[in-house]
Amino acid sequence: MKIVTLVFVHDDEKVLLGYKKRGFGSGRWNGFGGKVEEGETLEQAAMRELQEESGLVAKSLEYKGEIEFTFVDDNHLMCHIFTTNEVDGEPVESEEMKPQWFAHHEIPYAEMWSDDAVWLPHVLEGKKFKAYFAFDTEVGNTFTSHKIEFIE
Ligand code: 8OG
Repeated sequence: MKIVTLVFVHDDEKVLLGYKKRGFGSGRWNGFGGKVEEGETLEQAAMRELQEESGLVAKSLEYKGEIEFTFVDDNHLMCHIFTTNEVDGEPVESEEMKPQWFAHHEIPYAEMWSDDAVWLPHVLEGKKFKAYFAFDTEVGNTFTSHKIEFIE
């Protein structure tokens, strides 16, 4: 199973998303993240990917939960979600991502992975969760089944 991270930089009003220009999930807005490399903790991987893709250095990270994704070809992905509102630097476009701030009420869910509308609003309100989403194609737009459980 592949282990990946995802970081959302946000405050009460806005959230930073990146438009993925290439690779898995390209053509969609998302948080910043990617594969955890051997020898890295989840936090180290999350910080590294945030910096590589957005130019921002997180001064702290809050763990928000995990999502297990399954795809029709038996591919499994475990995604660990973090948030932060403490970053150094200004967002810069990278080869992979074009960063842009969005007001919470203007988050472009129609141009994001379909599961994000289920959990991201709660994450931005500070909730922790565990979820499972099944997709019937590798790059499917719509999930076919899911479970979500909020913690606390
Ligand atoms: O290293 P790579 O760019 O392939 O990592 C994939 C990134 O995409 C990783 O940060 C996790 C993220 N991702 C999925 N599926 C989903 C999803 O359904 N929603 C969101 N928001 N992100 C996802 O792989």
